Amino acid sequence: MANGADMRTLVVMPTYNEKENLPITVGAVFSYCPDAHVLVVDDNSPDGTGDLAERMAREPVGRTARNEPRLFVLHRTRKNGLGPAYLAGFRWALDRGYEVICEMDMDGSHRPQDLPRLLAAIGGGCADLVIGSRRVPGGRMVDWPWYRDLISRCGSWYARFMLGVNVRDMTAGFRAYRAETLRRMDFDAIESGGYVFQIDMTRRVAAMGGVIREVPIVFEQRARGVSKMNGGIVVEAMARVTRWGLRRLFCRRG
Ligand SMILES: Nc1nc2c(ncn2[C@@H]2O[C@H](COP(=O)(O)OP(=O)(O)O)[C@@H](O)[C@H]2O)c(=O)[nH]1
Ligand SMILES: [Mg+2]
Repeated sequence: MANGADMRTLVVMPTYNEKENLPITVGAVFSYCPDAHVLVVDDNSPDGTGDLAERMAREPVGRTARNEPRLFVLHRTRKNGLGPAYLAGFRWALDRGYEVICEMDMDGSHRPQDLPRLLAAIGGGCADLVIGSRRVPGGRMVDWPWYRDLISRCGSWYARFMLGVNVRDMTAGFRAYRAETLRRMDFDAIESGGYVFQIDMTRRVAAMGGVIREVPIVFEQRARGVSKMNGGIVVEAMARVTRWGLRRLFCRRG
């Protein structure tokens, strides 16, 4: 199996009002992984993130050393949550034959310098999904308010308990999938809108018998812009995990 750097890799990055972070994060991704491609999936950000991404795609940063495009933009009409944005990005990637498809936030919380380790782990061929994890030895959160850490910890613990999936960081959004893993999924059946999408994807990979590996990452607080987290996202996560868990426990059809 090729190492991660040899495989055609797309990093899908959903954005909503991330204009200040976009040049810094995308520039850093390309400096650590020059052969990767990046797809920005923008939900018509009022701050003009989508337009800036288009301009960057035409500038040298958006081109390889051989002047081929490596930065792409998918425009969506309105803010519609993380799940639908990622699914649109996954479909785009599968249609174009990428072999490894990553998820990554644009706000700098996911450090670009950790991306090569995720790619090396997925390229090693022993995993169908690699998760950049805050909850395995060596992983941690830096400068996060205590209540966000608590929400994430409780969410992960509750999902693990209800769904019976042995992953420490179920809500993590820094990931690498083998394209085959995504190809085997029925995207039309995925209704998760907010951050519960990550839990949903994890349980689906586990249900397919996929191998999930966690590699430690440092998860930083965003430096610029504001979080899109809200109460509705937490409620959706609680409700869906509870429903999936009860179905698993009592109906045995997950
Ligand atoms: N396209 C799109 N991106 C989103 C949406 N909600 C959040 N994002 C992006 O998803 C990533 C994570 O969101 P963020 O606000 O940082 O969440 P937090 O880290 O949990 O506070 C960022 O790159 C956001 O711009 C959405 O509805 N649509
Ligand atoms: Mg964030």
